[in-house]
Amino acid sequence: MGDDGAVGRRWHLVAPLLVVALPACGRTPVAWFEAFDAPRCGERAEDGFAQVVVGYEPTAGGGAWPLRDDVIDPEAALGPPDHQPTPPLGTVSIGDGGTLTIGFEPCVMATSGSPAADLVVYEAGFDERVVVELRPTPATRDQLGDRVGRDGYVRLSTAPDREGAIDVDAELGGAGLQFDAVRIRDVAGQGLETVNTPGADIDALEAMVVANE
Ligand SMILES: [Ca+2]
Ligand SMILES: [Ca+2]
Repeated sequence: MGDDGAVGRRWHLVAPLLVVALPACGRTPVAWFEAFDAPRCGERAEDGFAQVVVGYEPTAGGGAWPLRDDVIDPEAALGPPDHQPTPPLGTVSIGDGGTLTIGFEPCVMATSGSPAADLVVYEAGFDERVVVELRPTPATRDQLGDRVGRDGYVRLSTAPDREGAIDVDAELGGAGLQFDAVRIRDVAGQGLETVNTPGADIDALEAMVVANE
């Protein structure tokens, strides 16, 4: 009880100093309050699904690329799964050996530190093998050291299971690792040969835990 009074007195001393100090820091009060207005990641169910396209390179592996106009929009992999068997399919075909990179901006995915899945890749149609690469935030990059490739991504040796789920921390260790983007790379030369939609057909990507960076 007595401590509360002390905190209150201290706050009265500090508050006028903040009013003077904030403009001096070069941040306007508006910017300061906007920081408090930032989205609180993980509050809404849709926060866990990829929100932005970082890259789409269906020809990255030099193999066949999609010929259908309606399966080459990488935004089809954003948001919750919405695949349906007739057009619009709601999926993007990533090409034989091709890549799709999507992110969670403004949120980041975080590992749970438990044996639960951390990431789910929603693939439609016939199962095709993919390799998953994660882009760590600066703090996590320092933590992972040599595991991070020259391109800034960590390549997982764990493949998604039959449900598309990956337990990321089972491979990388530690809870609270943070990643802001995921690259899905089709394994070239496998899977059913589908002339119009080569490579994995990605519907959505879900992080089970998202956080503010
Ligand atoms: Ca986990
Ligand atoms: Ca979709």
